[in-house]
Amino acid sequence: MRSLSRRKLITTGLATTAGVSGLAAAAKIAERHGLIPPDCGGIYGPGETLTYASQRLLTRHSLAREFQRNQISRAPFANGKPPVDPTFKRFEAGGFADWRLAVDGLVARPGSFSLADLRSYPASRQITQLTCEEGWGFIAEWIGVPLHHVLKLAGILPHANYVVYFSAPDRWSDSVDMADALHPQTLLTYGMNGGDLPVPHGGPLRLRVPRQLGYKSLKWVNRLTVTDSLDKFWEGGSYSWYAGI
Ligand SMILES: Nc1nc2c(c(=O)[nH]1)N[C@H]1C(S)=C(S)[C@@H](COP(=O)(O)O)O[C@H]1N2
Ligand SMILES: [Mo]
Repeated sequence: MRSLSRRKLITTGLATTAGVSGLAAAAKIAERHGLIPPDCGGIYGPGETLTYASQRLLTRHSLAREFQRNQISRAPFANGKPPVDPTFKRFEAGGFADWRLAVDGLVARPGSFSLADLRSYPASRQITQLTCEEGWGFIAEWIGVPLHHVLKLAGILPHANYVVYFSAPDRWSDSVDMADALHPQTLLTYGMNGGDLPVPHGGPLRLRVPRQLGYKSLKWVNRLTVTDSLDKFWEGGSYSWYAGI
């Protein structure tokens, strides 16, 4: 109750301040409560901060919508081209038997997991929609292990604030805060619609973040880094860091 009314107070404060005296003032309130996204600078910074701070206060525990089996899209669209990276091609030729997910940074037990390791943990499935920022999307069943399960095995240290995740094959990376990293619907997926996750959709391993836009669901994930700051990891760019839907 106490934390709820505190949350309500901060959120109301943020919204009122944003309305009355501008986004920059609201951003100051957010800062006092540690609710600052890494893209808080620049012209869009105060807006990004207001979005992130209010979403975090209001929807930290909310669930992404789940669908019925008969709503699964018949012909899901795979965006872009599968990796041409020679190392990836070698893993693929070997049925990804040698694929590993490395976990490092602020964890008590850095190490790595094979796909067989990940498949041996309790599986979670969800029928959710992947929505691209360009407007298209599809509904699929995703099968995998909750990210929180793997993070707990690695032993996240108390000062962890973010999980950065990397795709070596196409040199992409992104990050989420601990609210999304530990969220029950955030999955390291190895299966889709009953089969193995197809390579064009991110196989053998994809981080599914169903509470955010499609670009946060990184394909071909092979490394996680737990960190207290994104200073060394967030390069900016045209996308918002927080893409809650
Ligand atoms: N590694 C990697 N992950 C990625 C991308 C990418 O180019 N590389 N594109 C993102 C974008 S913009 C979207 S909308 C979705 C598309 O998922 P799909 O290919 O399964 O349709 O993947 C996201 N994950
Ligand atoms: Mo996208």
